[in-house]
Amino acid sequence: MKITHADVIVTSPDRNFVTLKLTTDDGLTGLGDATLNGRELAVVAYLREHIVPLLIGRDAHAIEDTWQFLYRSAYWRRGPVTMAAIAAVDVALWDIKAKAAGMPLYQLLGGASRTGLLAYGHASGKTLDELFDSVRQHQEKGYRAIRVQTGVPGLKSIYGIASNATFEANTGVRYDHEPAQRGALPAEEDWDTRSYLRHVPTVFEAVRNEFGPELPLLHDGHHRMTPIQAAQLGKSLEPYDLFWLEDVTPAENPEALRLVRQHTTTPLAIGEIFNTVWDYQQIIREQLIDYVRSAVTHTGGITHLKRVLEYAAQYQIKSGMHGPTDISPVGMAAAMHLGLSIHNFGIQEYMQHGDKTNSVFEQSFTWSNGLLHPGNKPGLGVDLNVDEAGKYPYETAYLPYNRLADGTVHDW
Ligand code: EZ4
Ligand code: CO
Repeated sequence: MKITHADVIVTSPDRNFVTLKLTTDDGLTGLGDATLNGRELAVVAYLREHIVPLLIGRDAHAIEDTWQFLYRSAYWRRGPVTMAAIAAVDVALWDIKAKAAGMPLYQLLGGASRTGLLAYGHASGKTLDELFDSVRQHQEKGYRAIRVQTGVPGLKSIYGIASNATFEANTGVRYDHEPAQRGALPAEEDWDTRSYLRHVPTVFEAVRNEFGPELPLLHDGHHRMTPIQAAQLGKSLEPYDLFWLEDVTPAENPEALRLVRQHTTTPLAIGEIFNTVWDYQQIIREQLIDYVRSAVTHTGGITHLKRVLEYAAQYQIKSGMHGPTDISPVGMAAAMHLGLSIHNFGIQEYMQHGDKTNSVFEQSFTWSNGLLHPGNKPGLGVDLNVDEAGKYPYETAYLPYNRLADGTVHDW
């Protein structure tokens, strides 16, 4: 079975998505997500200029060989652009193989290890009242685990808060929370770590008092703290029993997490911006984290993320795959098939896409009792409606960035 066509489809229903569609001489098609938020066209060029020409005529069944060929023959390894492009090819080939086998993909990955995937959504609020409403809305939507992000007194606009007025005005969609904004320049947000560290524990105390001890609560520090600040935060949140505390430090420096670990038993999650097993090697071996945050889309596809998660399993570290709205329905489906099949599944992030996105991507997953399931159609279970996709051309959009009060650029 040979690959005869490879099309890179860019569409912007609600937000930008990049999808690779492979077609074989048997007439089977496979989809892969290659969306890299705010840098989408770099992956488009990488695919169109450098990968598509290599794929035509290749054996569509040779998934491992194609992965190794694309990774090693480039000479220039790793990095988000390369690994998103390889991921798209890998997932599209798994989609094709599963369709050829007449099975949902999770069956080829070893079969279901559970009935469904516990998923968490993003509650947020500038004030406690707004936050409590948002938590309740998420419970009404069926969520049984909830991420809590809060405004900080004195800071106007910060990561994780849903009231993204520009985004809502431009799209009519309220994503809880979509940080990328359409426009020629990135939005500027403000930041003050000391105010944040003082305020966050008071919010978790209030949320625990309101919603009780059972509800799993998560929080994202979004790469903003120094190691000692991260240690302080982990310690101050211990009474509120978090499911995890995410991205406490930028983590380019894995040793930073040793210091955090010495000081807190709050579980740690990291890795949404990592893209290979090499980024994780030390932090898994030294057991510096509890959850792997990588998305299939950004970590070389199912072939490579499965390798990372099998390594993690040896250390009782579990999956916590990234699932914001910038992971397309194709990327989400890949995550669900992988999550259903592995033994060390932890939790799946699930933010829910908007109506336009759902009209472009026809999906077969289910969401009930707080659990996701990828469905039982052969392959990934996602089709791309090319006519609908064509209605929404690419629009420039950037993630925001941070400045401190004195004007210094800070990690976002
Ligand atoms: O900022 O997906 O845990 N989720 C996150 C996300 C990321 C965006 C970046 O594209 O940190 O909201
Ligand atoms: Co995150």
